[in-house]
This record gives sequence, C-alpha cells and structure tokens, in this order.
Amino acid sequence: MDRRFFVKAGVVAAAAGIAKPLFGASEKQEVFSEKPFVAPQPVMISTWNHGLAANKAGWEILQNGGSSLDAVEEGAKFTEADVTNRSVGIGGMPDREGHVTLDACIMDWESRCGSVGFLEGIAHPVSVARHIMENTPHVMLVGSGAKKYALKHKFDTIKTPLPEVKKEWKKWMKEQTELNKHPEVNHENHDTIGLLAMDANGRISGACTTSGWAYKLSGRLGDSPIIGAGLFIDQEVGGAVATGLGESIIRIAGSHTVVELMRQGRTPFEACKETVERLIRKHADMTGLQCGFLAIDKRGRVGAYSVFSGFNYALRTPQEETMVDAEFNRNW
Ligand code: SD4
Repeated sequence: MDRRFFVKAGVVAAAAGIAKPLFGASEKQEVFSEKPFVAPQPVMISTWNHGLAANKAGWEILQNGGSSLDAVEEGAKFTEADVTNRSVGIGGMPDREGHVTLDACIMDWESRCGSVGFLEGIAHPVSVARHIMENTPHVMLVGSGAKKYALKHKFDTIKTPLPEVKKEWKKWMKEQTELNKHPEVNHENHDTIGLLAMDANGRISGACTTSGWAYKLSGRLGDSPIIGAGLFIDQEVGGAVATGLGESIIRIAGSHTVVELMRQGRTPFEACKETVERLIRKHADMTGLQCGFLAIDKRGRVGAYSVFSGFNYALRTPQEETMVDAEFNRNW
C-alpha cells in the first residue's frame, strides 16, 4: 500500500471540501461511488446489534489515531467478555458434549493473519489469534495446542459454559430425538461478531470471533477461524467478514470472494450481494440457511447483504453511530 498516496490525497480532498460521510445503504453508495475520492477517515463496522458496543470500544482507539488492528481486537474483546452474549466468548453456547469451543481470527493491512479454533476456557481467543500472528511462523492453532499456547503466554482463563447456559444445554439434550439434524439457525444461536475497521491512515484490519454453531458436533470448525471464509483483508482492495452458517460460507470461500469481486470493480454492497447469490446457487435447499456478508473497500465505502432478512450491522464514522439493516435476498 502506498500510504503517502492516502495521506496526500486526504489532505487534498479535505482542502477541496469533498470529504463526505460514509454510507451504509446501497442506494446512497451508488451516488457516492461517483465521487472521485474520499479522504481516509476512521470507520468501523461490526455485525449485528452487539456491533454497536464493539464499535464503541474500537472507536476509542481509532479516534485517538490508533491502528485498525488494535481497534478490531478491542472491539472483539468487548463482545467476548459479554456474559449475556450466547454466541461469542464467555457466554457462548456449548457443543453437543457441553463444551464451549471458541473460534477467532484476525487479519491486518499487510495480509498478516492469525487464528484459533476449538479453543476452550480462554477469555479472549481473538487476542490469542493476534499473538500467534505476531509471534509465531504459523497462522492457525487449534484445540489443545492452541490452549497450551494461550496458557503458556498467560492469557486469562474462563470457566464455561456459564451455569445458565449449561442448564439450557441439558434441557436441549433431553428434548432431542434426532441428534443428527441441523440445529435451527436463529438469532439466539447465530450472532458471531465480525469487525472491520479503517484507521486514519487508511489501513484496514478485520477480526471475527464466535462460539460457533450452538450444539455443534464436537470438533466442528465453522468459517470464523478460517482466513478467506469468515474474514479476508487485502489492502489493495478492502476487506470482508461473514456471519451465518459457516459450512456454506466455507464452500464459496465467502469473504475472499467478496474481496475479489471488489477487486473486479464491484462496490462493497454489490460484492456482498453477488457473493450471497453465488452461495444460494450452490445450495439446493436454502431452508433456514442464513448467511450475511459485510465489506469495506479501500476508499472507506461499506456495504452488506444477506440471504434472509434480519441481518444488520453497526456503523461508526466521525459523523455517525448507527445500526444499518442489510438488504437481503428473501424473507424468512
Ligand atoms: C459459524 N459463522 O460458526 C459462525 C456462526 C455465526 O452468526 O456466524 N453466527 O458457523
């Protein structure tokens, strides 16, 4: 990335008074996309309602000139620590054997990335992912190896599942007659947080953290710890994160697909929409199969799209702090 270009162009754009707010809705993006350039300014977007609080945590960093990498990590940590959240971190739902196994990844503007999967009993998987990225020659550690690594580096531990979550799991187990059927995809068990941020230097980073699919088979990894599926950043183009049924997202290398479509000239919204349409083409039965993508390009434009209605994301810029409903392919 040529940072000089960002800085210089930013000054020119600001002086010319063409630095515009960023847009969340697709029709506004259309208008916006005709503008020649937007000055880099911090922007942070995060999936679902819990994205608002996560953005707030990340914004503290961005508004003080900090890096997008620190911002997405801080935002993700905030959600991981939320005991009321049933699909991320400490409050997450367990797998069928009663174990809360956490997946997370992180990626920065230099295409550095780190990831953990099937990690149990550690408070901040996203920070372990970053630590792996910054201190080892590897990208991904899973299971007992990831745990050993986290303990060795003195990451905080947690006891999961929380008692109330354990109670729910026991009840669910009793009610199941057919344990091989897919758990139902709904808002209770399906709210991974994916975060994307651009800092004042125009540098993009992303993170993703989840307890995965509630009552999944033991050992299951979804898209969230997989670079290219749950998250992908390429500073030449932009970044994307995914939420929803990980198995489907992996099938089409979802976040990477969004980024590659932006590389070919699509706006973030168009790229997310086309990716969702590709995903739909690959599945004969779309019953209950919710997936959503959220993207930012290197100009700071953002967009999102999902299979079913209901997907939303939190947008934070110097001008606004708001929730945006994503457009979608179909109603439930
Ligand atoms: C997974 N993609 O493990 C995650 C779950 C999710 O919103 O995104 N929930 O498949």
